[in-house]
Amino acid sequence: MEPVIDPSLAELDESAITIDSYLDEGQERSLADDVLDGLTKPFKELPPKHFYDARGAELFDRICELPEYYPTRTERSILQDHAEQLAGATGAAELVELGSGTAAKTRVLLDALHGAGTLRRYIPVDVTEQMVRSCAEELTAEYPGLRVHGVIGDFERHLDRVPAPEGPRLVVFLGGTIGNFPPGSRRRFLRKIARLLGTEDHLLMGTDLVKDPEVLTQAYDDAEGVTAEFNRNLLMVLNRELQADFDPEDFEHIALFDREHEWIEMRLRARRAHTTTVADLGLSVRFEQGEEMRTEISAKFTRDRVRDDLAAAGLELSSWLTDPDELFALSLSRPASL
Ligand code: AVJ
Repeated sequence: MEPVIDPSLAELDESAITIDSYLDEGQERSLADDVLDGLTKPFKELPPKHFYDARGAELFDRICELPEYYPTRTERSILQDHAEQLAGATGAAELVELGSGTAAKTRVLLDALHGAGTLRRYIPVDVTEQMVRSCAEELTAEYPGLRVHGVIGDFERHLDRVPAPEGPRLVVFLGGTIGNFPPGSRRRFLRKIARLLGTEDHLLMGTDLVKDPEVLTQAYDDAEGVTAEFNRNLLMVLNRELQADFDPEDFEHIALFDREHEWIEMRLRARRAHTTTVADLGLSVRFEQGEEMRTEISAKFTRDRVRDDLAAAGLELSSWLTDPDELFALSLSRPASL
């Protein structure tokens, strides 16, 4: 008799979890390059992507619970209110998440897609391998039949590693992280995301909205000082990873709303004139008293701004979901019909 391979059994044999890692020396180089560039500019700046070491991730989780920091809970409530609608509108068989973290908010969507019976695969893209692994284990146990294909990498550099689509796809980019990109690279990044999408696929993106500057600045300068600690922790990352000798206490946390650009800026302001060395880079850096170094921009959006940025990436807004106070928005978009 011919050996018969039942394809459905072959399916079962496959492990539900696949993890591909693209982190290499390249990752450390990216920190070194960013720091070398950023600290030698006439106006010093460090990119926000390096905030999230273990301590930074923990501080960020605490920020998300702060009374002043409304984005996380507001986005979650918008998701809860519209998850079924989103599941219906996308019919997604796979969910690709950029910067998945603990996937806490994503569960709302996974629930809805699982409930609608369309969900087959979850593809988290994140730099933190441990988080992706434990989340993959939990999710495959929670949703029978779900496969998780984790991509460990930097979503700015490794989007082309996202596996080929197997069905209608929903890419999600939550939290308002798109706001970390200045306008030009924001559109460039959206164009890269658009390349992950076929004609029947969708992007769901979270954006914080323009509002009373007082509300905005408090969200980035909380009374408890958690955000200040989060900001200064960046210096600890440089101390550890690049043998720098920053004293975080030499810097004051600043959060301000730039009304012209409509973005929040976080900065670290030197309390005294001093020189720091970054041994791994053979670099010594002078700070004047009061000198400010930019560590993050967090752009705030209007519906028109989101629509125009999406359009520049060849995407067309199909729904705009917001909370009753219009603090935060989720936009669902798809490749524009030609
Ligand atoms: C994770 C980038 C969306 O910009 O609000 C929170 C990061 N920085 N508090 C944001 C952050 C200070 C956050 N994002």
